[in-house]
Amino acid sequence: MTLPLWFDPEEMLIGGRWRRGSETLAVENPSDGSEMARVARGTPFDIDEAVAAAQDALDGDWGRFTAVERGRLLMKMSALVLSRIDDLAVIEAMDVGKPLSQARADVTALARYLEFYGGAADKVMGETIPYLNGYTAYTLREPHGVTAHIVPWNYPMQIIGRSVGAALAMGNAAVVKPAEEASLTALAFARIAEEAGMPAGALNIVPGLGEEAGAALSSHPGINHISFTGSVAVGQLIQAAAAANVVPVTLELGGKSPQLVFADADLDRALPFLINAGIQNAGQTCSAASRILVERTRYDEVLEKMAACYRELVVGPALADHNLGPLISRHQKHIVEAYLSLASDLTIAAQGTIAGDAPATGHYVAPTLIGGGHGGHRLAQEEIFGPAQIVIPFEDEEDAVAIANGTDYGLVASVWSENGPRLMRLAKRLRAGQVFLNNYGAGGGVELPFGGTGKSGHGREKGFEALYGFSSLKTVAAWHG
Ligand code: TXE
Repeated sequence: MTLPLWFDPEEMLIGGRWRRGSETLAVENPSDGSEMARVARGTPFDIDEAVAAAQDALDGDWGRFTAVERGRLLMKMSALVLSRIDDLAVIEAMDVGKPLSQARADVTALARYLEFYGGAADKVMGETIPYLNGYTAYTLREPHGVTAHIVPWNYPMQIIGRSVGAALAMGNAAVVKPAEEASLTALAFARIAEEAGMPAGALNIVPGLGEEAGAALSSHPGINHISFTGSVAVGQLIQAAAAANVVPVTLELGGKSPQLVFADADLDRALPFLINAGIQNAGQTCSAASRILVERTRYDEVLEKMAACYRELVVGPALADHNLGPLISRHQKHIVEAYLSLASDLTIAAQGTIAGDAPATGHYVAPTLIGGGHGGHRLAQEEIFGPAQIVIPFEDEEDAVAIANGTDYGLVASVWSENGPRLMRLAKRLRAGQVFLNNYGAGGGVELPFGGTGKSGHGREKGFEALYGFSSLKTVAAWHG
C-alpha cells in the first residue's frame, strides 16, 4: 500500500510557509525495510528561521488571540483530526510499524488531547492573594513564549498532542522537531492546524536529525522552554542546553516500570493488563511494564498463565494488524536482540511467533517472556524498549517495594491486591510518577498528569499540570491606599 498522504512530505512549515530544504532524509517502512518517502533534513538555519517566526507570531496575530479563541481553534483541529482518522492511522502505522488498530487509537488520543486542552484553554486562572492593607495582589498565568518540542518516534501523534496541544492552549508559539525515524504525522498535524486557521508562525515543524536540527533547537537562545521525550542520554544533553540558556525543561525519559502481583490479586482481571502493558507498540513505550513482580506463592502460576498468552501472540506487518508490529529500525532490533542474549542465565518461559506474511527485510522480534529473574539482573535494570518482560518473585511487601524501587527510573508502577490498606501504603511508597491500583494505565486519559522521577525525568504533562507547566506565573501587587 502507498502512503495516503494529502501533502508533500518533503516540505517543512516555517512561519506559515511550506518549503523544501536543500537535502532530504529517507523514510523507512519498518514492516519491510523499504523506502516509502523522503522528508526534509532541516538545518540549524531552518531552526533559526522557525524560532524567529514563532517570536513574530507571538508579537503579532497569535499573541492577540484570546484564550477562548485558542481553545476553539484546538477544538476545530480535534474535529479535523477525527475526520482524517483513516488516513492518519495508516500513515502512523506504516511510519512507526505499529498495528493499525493501535494507530487508530493514537489518532483518537490526539483528538482527545486537542479537545481537552482546547476546552481548558480559557479555564486556567490565577489567584487573588489576601495581603497588606492598601494592596490588591493577584497572579497571572502567561505563556513562556517560544517553546521547543523534540519528539520521539514511538508515539508521534500522541506526544505531539500532549505537549504541543498544551503549549498552544496556553498561548505559546511552538517549534517542533519530530524524530528522523517517524516525522510524517507531525507534518499532517501542521496541515490540519493550518486548515483550522492557525496563524502563521504559531506552529512550525522542522524535521531533521537529532544531532543537527535537534541540537540547534535545544540550544537556541531564542527559545523559552524545552519539552523533550526520548532517551536518558539525549535528555542529559537537553538539560545541559537548557541550563546554558536558563530555560525550563520538561523531560520524559522512559522507565523500567513494575507491576506488583500479590498472592491475593484477582489474577483473571490482572492478566491482560500484565501482558498488554508490556507488549503494546512492541514494547517501545516509555511506560511499558517491563518488570512483573509476583509474590512467590503464586509465581509459578502467574508465569505459566502469562506464558500461555505469549504463545498465542503473533508479530507481523503493521497494516495486517497482528498483536504486535515490527520494531522501528534495524538498529533498535539489534539493541533488543543484544538484551535478549543476556537471558542465557535465566529461563525463556515463552515466545510468540513471527507471522508468515512478515517480510524478512522487516524488523521483527518475537515477544519474549523471561522467568527466573532477580531485581539486580541487567534485564531487570535497563530499559530494553522491545517486546520482552521479565518476571521476578518476591517474598513479602518489603521485598516487593525494594525490588520495585531498586532501579534508576521511576515512571509508572501498579499494584494488584485485594488488601485495601496495602494498596494505600504502596501507593505512597512506590517511587513513580503514576501509581495504578488494580489496573495499569487507567486508559491513558489526558486528564491524568504524567511524568517521572529519577532518570525517568521531571515535569508533568497531561491534565491541568501540563497547562501550568507551559505557563509562567506572574505576581502583581497594586497599591491603592
Ligand atoms: O532516542 P533519542 P532514540 C529510549 C529507548 C530507546 C532509546 C534510543 O530506550 O531504545 O531511547 O532511542 C532527538 N539534541 N527512548 O535513539 O536519540 C531525536 O532526533 C537534540 C525512550 O530514538 O533520544 C528524536 O527526535 N535532540 C522514549 C528525539 O531526540 C536530539 C522514546 C529522541 O531520540 C539529539 C524514544 C541531540 N543531540 C526512545 N539527539 C520515551 N521516553 O518514550 C537525538 N535527538
